[in-house]
Amino acid sequence: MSIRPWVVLVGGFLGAGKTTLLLAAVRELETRGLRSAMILNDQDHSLVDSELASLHHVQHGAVTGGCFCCRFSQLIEVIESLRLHAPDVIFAEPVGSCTDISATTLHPLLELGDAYCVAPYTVLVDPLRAETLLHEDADPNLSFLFKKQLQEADLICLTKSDICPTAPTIPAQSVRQISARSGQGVAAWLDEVLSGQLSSGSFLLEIDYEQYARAEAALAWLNAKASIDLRNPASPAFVLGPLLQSLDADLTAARIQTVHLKAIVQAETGYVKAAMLANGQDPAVEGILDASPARHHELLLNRIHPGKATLYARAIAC
Ligand SMILES: Nc1nc2c(ncn2[C@@H]2O[C@H](COP(=O)(O)OP(=O)(O)O)[C@@H](O)[C@H]2O)c(=O)[nH]1
Ligand SMILES: [Mg+2]
Repeated sequence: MSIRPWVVLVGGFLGAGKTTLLLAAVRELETRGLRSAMILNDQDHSLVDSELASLHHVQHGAVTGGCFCCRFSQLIEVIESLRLHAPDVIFAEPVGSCTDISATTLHPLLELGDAYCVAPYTVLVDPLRAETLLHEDADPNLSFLFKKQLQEADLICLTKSDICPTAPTIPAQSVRQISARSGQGVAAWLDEVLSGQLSSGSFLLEIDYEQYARAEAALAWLNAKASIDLRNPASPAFVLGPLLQSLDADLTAARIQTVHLKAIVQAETGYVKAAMLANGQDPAVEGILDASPARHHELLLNRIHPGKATLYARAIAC
């Protein structure tokens, strides 16, 4: 492995499985004796993804307040600060609504010359999301972002093959299927992106920046934190489960669509993380589900929906 770290950008729509894959990739590289780090990205602070990286003991940094494209110098600062830990591979996850990464991030990294080995740009696709967003009735803003992400990928991976074994038709030359949960395809994907055989940044988008700005502005973000003190101790799962259930019911009643909702509840006895990609969906849960009851809990919640943030604030207050 080169002393220059690999920088591996992994994009894809909200909830595609980027963070989950990167955590699995870090574990896989560890078994090969390689050190990794992760860079997360969001419009705001208090990221569930960063907290998850901490809980998995992964060296990480974050670019906040905007995408990698408009925070490129911050991205370089974070890469350089992570290099103090001498990682062989630095994974970077752009925010799920971001596109034009190839031109605005990958190419500028390549132009830095010898500093880094820049891997091909992988875009992850959740098969169920693809079905919805490639449908003719799809929300035009979400569909625009999703299709642009596909167009600029050097490599597309359909995720969650453990629960979605049949692949939808994706307009791309070659598509792999992986599952970070079962491990299917993860090692092969790493071999491919770290082989140096594939070219990086081959597809530059033609993109109408006004339309892109409109599509991104049509999404509202909420990053919330809360401390919860219970009269009767309960496990983190017993705190988060009912909370998500009533939040989902309130939002659905207010006709507010969930695009991605993720939350972590931590207590001294353990943590639980849950995520939903649509209203009424059973949350995907991970962590220590049978942690002992505790009185004090810390909640971190990130949520994205189409529309104005004020609408959301009204629903959560109900
Ligand atoms: N069944 C299954 N679920 C997955 C897999 N990868 C991710 N997920 C779930 O998909 C949701 C979104 O994953 P996340 O990694 O946060 O997506 P991101 O927004 O692209 O970073 C979470 O609930 C994950 O647990 C997978 O391989 N199989
Ligand atoms: Mg993520």
